[in-house]
Amino acid sequence: MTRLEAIEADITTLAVDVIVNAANTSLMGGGGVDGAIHRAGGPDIRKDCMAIVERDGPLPTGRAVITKAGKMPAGHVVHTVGPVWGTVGEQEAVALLASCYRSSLDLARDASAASIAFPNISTGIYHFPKPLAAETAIKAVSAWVDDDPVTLESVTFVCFDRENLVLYRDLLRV
Ligand code: AR6
Repeated sequence: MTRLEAIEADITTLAVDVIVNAANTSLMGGGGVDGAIHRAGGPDIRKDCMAIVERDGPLPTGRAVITKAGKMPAGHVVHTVGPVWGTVGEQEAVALLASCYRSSLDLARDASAASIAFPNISTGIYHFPKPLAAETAIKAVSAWVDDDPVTLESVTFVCFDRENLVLYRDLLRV
């Protein structure tokens, strides 16, 4: 059985097999958690990202790729691109966000990961409403682990603010 939990933390400090980055399509870093991950991990991550973009082009919204974690304690980084709130309809935004979580979990499984930590994708600079994002994330992850309850021991939702932590803890309790 996979354990789902929510904690308040800086995702760059976690010694899990995979941490997920809320990146943009260029994969060249940015602000928010993306900036923190590139700073903490060092140049190895950017090097891997550049090779991916040179090979495959920009990463479409809802998709994910995997790189090394550089100097961070995590094993790998999965980079995924969440939807920018307001640029597509609500249903499509929810579908794209759910796809970020599913694609990331698929890559974690391919990398034989037992533990993965997610930030609250799209809820910062991309302005996705936090309650809808939390509901979408938990639904997508729960459905994935229901299909495959053996691969992952733990999925951690890493909240960087109290509002998200309360939302996730409430939703995970029921
Ligand atoms: N650890 C965990 N969560 C964090 C951290 C951290 N160190 N830092 C921020 N967060 P955001 P987005 C939370 O804006 O909305 C970048 O420029 C933050 O509080 O990082 O998907 C990219 O390059 C929020 O809850 O990502 C893209 O251009 C969550 O992480 C764009 O921002 C996501 O906020 C992506 O925007």
